[in-house]
Amino acid sequence: MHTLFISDLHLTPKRPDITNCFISFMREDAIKADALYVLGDLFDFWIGDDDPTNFAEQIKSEFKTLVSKGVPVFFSHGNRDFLVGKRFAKQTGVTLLEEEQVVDLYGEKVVVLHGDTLCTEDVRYLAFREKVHKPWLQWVFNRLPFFIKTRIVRKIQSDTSSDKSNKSMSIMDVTPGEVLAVMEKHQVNSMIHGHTHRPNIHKISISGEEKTRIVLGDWYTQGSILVYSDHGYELQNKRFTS
Ligand code: LP5
Ligand code: MN
Repeated sequence: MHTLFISDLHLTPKRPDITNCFISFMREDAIKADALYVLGDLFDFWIGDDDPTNFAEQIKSEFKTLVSKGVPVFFSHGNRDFLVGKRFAKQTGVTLLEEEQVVDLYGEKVVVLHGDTLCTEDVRYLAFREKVHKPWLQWVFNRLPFFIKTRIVRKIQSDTSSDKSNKSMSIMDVTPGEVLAVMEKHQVNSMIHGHTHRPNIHKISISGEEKTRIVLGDWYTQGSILVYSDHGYELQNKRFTS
């Protein structure tokens, strides 16, 4: 009995090594799990559910096959795939989660989220996020032709990445007070998130209680998987084969 968590794969046709590792993971590992949670940034960037490429089809078909074989898949949006929408969910069978979602893992209530919203000192990012999350702006954007959207995204990516290069590592990590506030809001003692690319299991002792924050790793040089079972949890790596 175990559930798997992954995030921050940043899948792109430019990185077949990551894609191959993901496909092996889906066929060899995820198929044996009770459920799979993808906590955002599955894609390097998801421009829209109208993506016509073979690459998008290939990834969607892996999810569709897994779900059709009886493994439920849950998806939280990341800052790179916040435009994954209802059409993607319908085509794959994946269930889209709330921004902060409480899940029951073998009797333990755990809040799961991408993690970008925990970085409250990154005020320029949060201001940017608020803009691109405006429903009316997404409504308009989603109706543009795919090639126009691609151009807009490339331009904004270049503007944001030059801004990011001026930020300190500490600004881009979670704010401890925000972590506790989110756990408190949902009345849980455990949290699982990605985004920071700093895989770890943090134990926090506060007012005589122990809280746990599990951070998932990225897939830049290997697969990174959290195996959460009825008798414990472990962060594991999966080697790239090519
Ligand atoms: O993922 P990572 O670690 O590289 O960086 C993130 C934050 N960066 C981003 C940038 C996005 O991935 C780029 C997205 C392009 C989106 C196009 C959308 C098309 C319009 C859609 C309309 C519905 O997420 C980075 C964080 C970092 O995580 C760590 O937490 O710091 O944040 C930034 O670098 C953001 C900059 O600080 C913001 C700079 C603003 C530049 C002006 C852009 C114009 C805004 C136009 C809005 C429509
Ligand atoms: Mn992210």
